[in-house]
Amino acid sequence: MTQNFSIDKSMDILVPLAKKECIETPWDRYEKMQPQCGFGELGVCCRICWKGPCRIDPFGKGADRGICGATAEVIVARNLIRMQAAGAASHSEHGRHIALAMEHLSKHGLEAYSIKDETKLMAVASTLGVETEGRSTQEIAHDVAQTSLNDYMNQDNSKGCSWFTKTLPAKRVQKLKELGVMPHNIDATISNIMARSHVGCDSDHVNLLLGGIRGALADYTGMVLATELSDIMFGTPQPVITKANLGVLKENAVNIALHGHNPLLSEVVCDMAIKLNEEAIAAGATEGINVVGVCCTGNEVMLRRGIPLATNYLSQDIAIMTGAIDSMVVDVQCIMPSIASVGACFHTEIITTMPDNKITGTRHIEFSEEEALEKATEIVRLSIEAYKRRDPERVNIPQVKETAIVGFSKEAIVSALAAVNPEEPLKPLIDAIVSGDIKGVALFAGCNNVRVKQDNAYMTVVKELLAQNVLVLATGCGAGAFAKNGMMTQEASKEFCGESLLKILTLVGEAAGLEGPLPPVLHMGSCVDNSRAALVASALAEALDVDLSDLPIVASAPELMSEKAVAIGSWAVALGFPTHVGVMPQITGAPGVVKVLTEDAKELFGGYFIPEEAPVEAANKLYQAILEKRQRLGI
Ligand code: NFS
Ligand code: SF4
Repeated sequence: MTQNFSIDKSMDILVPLAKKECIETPWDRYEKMQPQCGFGELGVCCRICWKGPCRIDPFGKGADRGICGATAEVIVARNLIRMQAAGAASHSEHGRHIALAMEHLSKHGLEAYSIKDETKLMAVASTLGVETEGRSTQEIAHDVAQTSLNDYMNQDNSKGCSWFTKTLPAKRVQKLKELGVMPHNIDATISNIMARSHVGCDSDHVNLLLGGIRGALADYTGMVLATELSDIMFGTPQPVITKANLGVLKENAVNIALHGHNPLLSEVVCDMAIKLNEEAIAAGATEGINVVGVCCTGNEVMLRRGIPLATNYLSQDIAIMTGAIDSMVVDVQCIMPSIASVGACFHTEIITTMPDNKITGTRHIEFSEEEALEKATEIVRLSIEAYKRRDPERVNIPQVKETAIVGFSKEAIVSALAAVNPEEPLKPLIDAIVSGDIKGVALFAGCNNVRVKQDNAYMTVVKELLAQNVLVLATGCGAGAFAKNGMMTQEASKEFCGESLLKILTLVGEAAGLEGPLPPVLHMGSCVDNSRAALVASALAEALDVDLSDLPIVASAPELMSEKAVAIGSWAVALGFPTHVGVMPQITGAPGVVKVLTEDAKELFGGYFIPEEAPVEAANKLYQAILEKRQRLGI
């Protein structure tokens, strides 16, 4: 039965169990939702004002305009750019939170936090043009935080956001500026999208879509600053070996699942879990405290600390069915409210922590940077208490886990390459791309979606591309899918990579002391860490003195669902990367919008959307896009 839903082997055990216990899964709720609204699927339903809802008849027999006169093109474009704005808002709230914490840390100190990576602080300061000579770490961190916060405050729209203009190649920045899509202020850009899509405003779909692209580039700006400042405060990821899938839960430990996105919370809980380990043992948990990750917080702590990943988006509530999760601690984003009801069927404490992200029926422990240690202590102690209530009879941990070598930040990739060529670290990669040993690079990102069999589209597309010698990077729940399904091991490189790709991965892996190849999929981190891939691409473009859009780089989101993923896909297109989406976007009721995003975008940006639900076909299209880029480059 489960085969239709997911290829994750843990689900074969837990979904039938859920059925037996009459606990609903996302797939049950999906089934109850059928048939889903056809107008919504096409994007032609408008609820922007209370004269509506208005909907356009896709068959051309009924209404062809809303009551105000808005066409399908306008309705679809407005709906889409509001999604991009929401995605940008989510990532940049995350970024703002970290920038504020860093500012606070540099001014007054914060007991739970420190500058863990001074080298990165110096590198970022130099990127941003912050003076470092003769100044203290605190002073530099303060100015880096201030410069970041200024990206939310600048009112001069001829001046782009610092993180945007200083991390992307000058050629691309210039191009985007000329197209009028350079963000000057993250908040203002998001606000502009909301304003221009109000009833009776921008009614030109092309103009609306360009506004949305500017929002997506503000999304990039918020993400890159979130990632880079997190590295400064919590350390830049380096390769680490860990495990993934629900078999990482331990029967004889207090299992704390960290879920959400922002490392400000999860890092401190990890610290306190180490400190309070003895209390867990005293409570009878012979293996102490076992922290595991879910979704992107899972990726954050996995890369920085080697904490094992329990699961990705779609199986977050089913993970509780193991009966072995004593607490699930969440902050923001991608948290299914259903964890409350599944948690209530078990002893599991569901703990929300953010003032603007509560879930009815769960415990709320409000987290703040100032009181981080106290709050994390309270959370860990509650988890130990919950463990004491655990019913051993109901524990059902699927013995499914895979080894995963993760932690490929840009810095980690460059240092692995430097083992081959210390003077010019990027040269081995560039040479391999030029010679065709590596045909191109594909970045896999995004979520899970009930519309696609869980993890299956990722696995199918990736295997096709690896066989064609495409280098693969991954983030977010996509990376989670690969980790759970064994695509981050050295054996997987031997099994799935084409000959010349394997040769390069082995050359670099051995030079870096791994005694074998790098894994076939390089895990770069959480969804905000897609910015790491943009930074690698920018470094390549600058080394070759070309624009980003000239490079044989593609992106793929085979199982996306969130507004954040829509924003990421859109900036990938704006940076020049052909970008596959494996779920039909809710825009197809407006042929003009579809044309702009899948065809005209190619002329404007060099990147464009490739909507394709069939995974093998999608891989073919991505590979063709890579070949086309190579041909244009003359390689
Ligand atoms: Ni990205 Fe991460 Fe996962 Fe999708 Fe959600 S957790 S930020 S949006 S579902 S990858
Ligand atoms: Fe209808 Fe126009 Fe109002 Fe939308 S904005 S609900 S199309 S009247």
